[in-house]
Amino acid sequence: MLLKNATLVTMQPGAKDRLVPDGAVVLEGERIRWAGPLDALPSEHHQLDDIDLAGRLVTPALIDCHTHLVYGGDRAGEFEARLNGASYQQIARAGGGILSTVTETRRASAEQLLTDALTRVDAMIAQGVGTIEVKSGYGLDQETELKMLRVARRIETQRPVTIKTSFLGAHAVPPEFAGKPDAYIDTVCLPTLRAATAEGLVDAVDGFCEDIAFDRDQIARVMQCAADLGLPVKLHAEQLGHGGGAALAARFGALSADHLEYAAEADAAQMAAAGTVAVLLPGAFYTLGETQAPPVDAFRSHGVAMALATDCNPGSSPLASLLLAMNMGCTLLRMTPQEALEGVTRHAARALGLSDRGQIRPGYRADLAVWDAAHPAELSYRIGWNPLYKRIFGGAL
Ligand code: DI6
Ligand code: FE
Repeated sequence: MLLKNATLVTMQPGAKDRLVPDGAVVLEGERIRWAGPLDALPSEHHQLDDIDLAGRLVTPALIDCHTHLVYGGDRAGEFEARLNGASYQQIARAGGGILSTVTETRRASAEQLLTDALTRVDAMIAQGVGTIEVKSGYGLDQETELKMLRVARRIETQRPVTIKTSFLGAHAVPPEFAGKPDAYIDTVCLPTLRAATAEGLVDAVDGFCEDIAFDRDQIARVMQCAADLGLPVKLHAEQLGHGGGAALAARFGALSADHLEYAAEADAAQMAAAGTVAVLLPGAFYTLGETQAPPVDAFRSHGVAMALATDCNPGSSPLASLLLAMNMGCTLLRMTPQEALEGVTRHAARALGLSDRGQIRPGYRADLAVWDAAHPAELSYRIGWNPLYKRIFGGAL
């Protein structure tokens, strides 16, 4: 298949803002065979069936590299409580927050979890998303963590998307281990990680390094276990305060450190040296009324790649729109529209350890989004507007 009359935004490194007008893309099976200006199209492709895109913008399909979209129940009541003055941490310490979603997720059937998750996945697909990371972490016992991860894997059988799973057993201390986080890590979290890995359910290992969750020593044990199993790591770090998570993530060569509102310049330097991507989550920043923005300038000056994601979850970021996350990345975190688009394509792919997507180039997956827009900045600039014209996943329209 040949796409022609496209305005290509290839997202190749160095291509910067450059658009390829009168562009063409040759799709072969699930891959991109060729991409470039139509007048340079090799003659062997001239006879292909073509689709005329009437000058529309074509980007790589978007990648949401940080979500918690498999969960039971909702937390609208907690939203109200926060508006009445309670903080996210107070609610968590009183047994609400993540733990209230744990109760609902343990109670829910796998079928119900899948049905609910698919409504969120469908909202993402409708905005051109082709790859979604999904975390566990609302089970906190072996049975429910495995249930969540199996549901996450089943999404791929129901919808044309790629799902990458992250094991987040170290998300919160469950009520049955209150005050005993070490015992939880050693007797539940690590054995569950091994069981989930043996079942092929884990693509990466995540944790929540924060006062209200786990300290660095506990997270380091989880990361060491991941390393022993040959799995890459990532980490929720420096979201609510500076706890040293970003440096720890860098020390383990993490794919990404995520949130990072309270990260310091020295963290940026260590992340750059380790090649760890900074995943920024403006939906949580916005929802929690945070005023300290992540150190975007330091990430820029040290050359840390920045990704953007929804953090779709029922508590701190009830957001399914990656386009709105791009807008918030620009408006709230002062990223440029170019950085926002890199953050949901090329750099999001890196945050997931994927080297076959996030750019339009030969050999890469034919996951593309076609937009009714003239310039890529429009994707970040407009609010509450969905310009998706067509989505191509694995070469299929
Ligand atoms: N940080 C987050 O933003 C989510 N998890 C985490 O570690 C929030 C999870 C929740 O509030 O349910
Ligand atoms: Fe998160």
